[in-house]
Amino acid sequence: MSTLSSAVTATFDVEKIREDFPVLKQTVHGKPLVYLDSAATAQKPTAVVDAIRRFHEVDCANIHRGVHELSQRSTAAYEETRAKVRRFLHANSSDELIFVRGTTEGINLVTSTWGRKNVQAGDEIVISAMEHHSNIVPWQMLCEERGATLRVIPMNERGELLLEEYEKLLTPRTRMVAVAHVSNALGTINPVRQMIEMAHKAGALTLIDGAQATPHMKVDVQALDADFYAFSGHKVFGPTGIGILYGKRKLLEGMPPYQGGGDMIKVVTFEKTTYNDLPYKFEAGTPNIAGGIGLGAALDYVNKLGLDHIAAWEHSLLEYGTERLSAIPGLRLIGTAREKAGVLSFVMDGIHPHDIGTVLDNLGVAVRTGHHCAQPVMDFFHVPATTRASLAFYNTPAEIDALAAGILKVKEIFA
Ligand code: 7TS
Repeated sequence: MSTLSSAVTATFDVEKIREDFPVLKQTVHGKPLVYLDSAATAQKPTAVVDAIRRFHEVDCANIHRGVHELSQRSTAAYEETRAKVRRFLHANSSDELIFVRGTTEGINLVTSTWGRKNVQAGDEIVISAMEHHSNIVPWQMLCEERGATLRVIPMNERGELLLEEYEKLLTPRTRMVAVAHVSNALGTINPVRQMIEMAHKAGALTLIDGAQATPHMKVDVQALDADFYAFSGHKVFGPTGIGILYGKRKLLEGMPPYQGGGDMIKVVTFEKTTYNDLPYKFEAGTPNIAGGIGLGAALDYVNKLGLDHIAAWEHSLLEYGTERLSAIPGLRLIGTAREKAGVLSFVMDGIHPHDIGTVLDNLGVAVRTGHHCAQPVMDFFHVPATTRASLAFYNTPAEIDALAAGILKVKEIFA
């Protein structure tokens, strides 16, 4: 059994960090909880819970409308998050950041506004073979409505996209390339910077699904030159129901509004309505104020740990987990890309993933089993489902050991 490199453990006091996550200190079915499902949703540190509680206990008011003290405070706290997200993604301006419900809504906002305005019959949209359903279905719906065609970048058996094939898919008909930064089912880190450059050369725009990247690595939308970038608050240790769509100002300005209602307007008469400036043009109605404030606290927390330190710790955990799981006879890892983050997906000879998940749950080990909202990935690997252990910075080598021991137990039961 190997241990994590001392250079990594020296800079990362995981036991101290775990103190910030009371939820991790519980037993499940009489066993200490081993939470390995952070790709589905990450746990929230006390700082996030406290920020949401403080909003409700002290500052609760609607935003952008009250002159009274509480409304001023809640507006300031909510807008402060936008400024924090600007720094987190290194966006040029806070005006380029739209609050949405999550990655799914961010992508749907782009397909229903930019897409409806710009995609015509005969146009093509390029996605990849490893997309989450939320980066497939909205594009399919758009293509169906507009008479456009969806093209798919294939991948190899390791779960890496074939860039030569991607190159061939880019034509003057390509309007948009929409790909995941990191795959939720495989953990593959895609070379999005290079892919964006290739798309731009072909005259296409790009949308990057950052749901699984933002919890694990530094993202710089300007260095990537991404046209759109979406992520979910709940996967970066913030609350559910809040997320961000980044878009380049020029593109957002040219797009029609998403939903109509309060806050997204300047002047309304029955004859004509003029829309608000960015980013409010896309934010109709009372938003998830508490969620926005919680997201700000989550980003503060992640920044305090440092994404470089987080990435180094998780990389060591992933290497250790890969080594432990690969040593188990009859276990096949699904997703063995050279560049990976946070995910150990696997199948076992003759044992259904749901049975694996149930036995592991009885041992206190929480993993996800199923198709992970990426059914085409399962089809590609000819499996109905996988068992997926997904990591966050609060996980430990001992938890990987508990997972490996649990899998051996599964083998014993189903032998
Ligand atoms: N894109 C990717 C790559 C994802 O992993 C997910 C959620 C989404 C988009 C959608 O995010 P949402 O916050 O809008 O729902 N992925 C998962 C998962 O892997 N298990 O549960 C949800």
